[in-house]
Formats: sequence, C-alpha cells, structure tokens
Amino acid sequence: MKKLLIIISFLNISFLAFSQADPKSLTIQLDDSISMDFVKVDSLDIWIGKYEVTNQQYEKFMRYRDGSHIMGVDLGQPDQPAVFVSYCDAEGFMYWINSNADLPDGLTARLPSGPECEYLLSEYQDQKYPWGNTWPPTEGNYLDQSSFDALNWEWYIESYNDGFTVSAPVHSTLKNKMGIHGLMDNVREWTSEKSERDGWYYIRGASWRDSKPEFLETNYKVAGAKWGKDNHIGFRVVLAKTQD
Ligand SMILES: [Ca+2]
Ligand SMILES: [Ca+2]
Repeated sequence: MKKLLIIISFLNISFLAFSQADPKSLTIQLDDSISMDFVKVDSLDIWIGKYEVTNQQYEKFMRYRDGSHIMGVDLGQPDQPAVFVSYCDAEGFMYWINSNADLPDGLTARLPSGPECEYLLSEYQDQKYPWGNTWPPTEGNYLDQSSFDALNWEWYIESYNDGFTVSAPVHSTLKNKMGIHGLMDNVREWTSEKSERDGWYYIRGASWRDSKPEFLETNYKVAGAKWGKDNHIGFRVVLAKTQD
C-alpha cells in the first residue's frame, strides 16, 4: 500500500514530523486526496477527530455497507458521516488506521473513552442542551421540519428547521468552543465506554433522527450492542499516546 503522508500544521508552519512542541492541529492523509483532521485537547493529551468519520474516509477501509438511502434521501455522499457502523466495525477501522497509516511516532488511533467524552462536553455543564436551556433548538442537525416534509414521520421538532433532512455534511454540524464539530448532533457516536451489559458500549450525542428533548440533552448517553448498526450512528477517531 502506498505510504501515507502526514502533514502537521501549526501557526501556518508545516512540519514533516511530530515535533517537540505539540501542534494544535494535525491532518493525516489517508491517500493522495483523502485526509482526516484532528484537534489537540491539551487537558486530555489527545487529538480528537475534528469531525465525525465521513463516508469517503470510511470507504478506504470498508467499501460495502448497508443501505445508503432512506426513503429516497441520500445518506451516502462523501462528506456525510459514515453510518451503519457497529462498534466492532469502528474498532476494525481503528485497526486499519493503526496498521496502514504512517502515524506520528507514539500515537495510536482508538475510540473516545467515557471520561474523554465527559470532558469534551464539560463546556455545557451549566446548561441542559448545547444551545442553552430553551426549547426548541436554535442550532444543530436534528429531526426537524425539513425531515418531516421529506420523510413524513410522526415525530419531529415543531417550529425548528435546520435545513438538513437526514445527516448533514460533517463540516456543517454544531461546533464547540474547541473547534470540534458534531459532538452533539448529526449522528450519534460510539465510545469505548463499556455498559454494565456484556458486549454493549455507550453511544453519545443526538442525531438527525432525534426529536425527543431528553435525547438532545448534553449528558444523554445510551448503550448499544457491539454488533448493532443503524442509519443515525457513526463515530470519530482519537489519536492518543501509545500505551506500553
Ligand atoms: Ca435535520
Ligand atoms: Ca455527532
């Protein structure tokens, strides 16, 4: 396989190696045209995916997946998040990156942990929802009027129109203070946090398919079976220092 390129950018200066001063952003080239962006989280000493993993990125690992449409609406555009991805599939993607990508020395790709998610959401600790305490939402991709118009499902958020019928391009999702997109909207995301139930793992955040207020609360999480997959569940990548 073609050797993968790493480009690290910091203050508009490019480095070709993992330098002594940690860069604040990092971009991995999966091939000549497909890259993946990360943001440094100093307090956790990790890099977190700036966006949910996209179809284009995921298809470097797994070309075939379940349906890419729902009721004629497209879920499979290159910049939409990868869905129909189980916990096991996400772990497989991490193995693929760790085996094939020329990562900076000492870094390993994995899913976010429970405590890491708690920290990433801590900026919302004094409020019920990502946008505040009021209802309906003021921003974010959820099951809105545009979804109802296209899908005609019974449940949707009345008096709210985000303009995205299903999943949105990952760069169009909610952005937090750290510059990380989509943690609280677009697709729910697998974590490595184990549930009390054997073989089940927690999933964080709300999605384009969610309309109930409790699902959009910042502290909401739900456990899913490791082989389970659906059209509103995806994931993102963390790069962390390799454990001995
Ligand atoms: Ca929507
Ligand atoms: Ca998300």
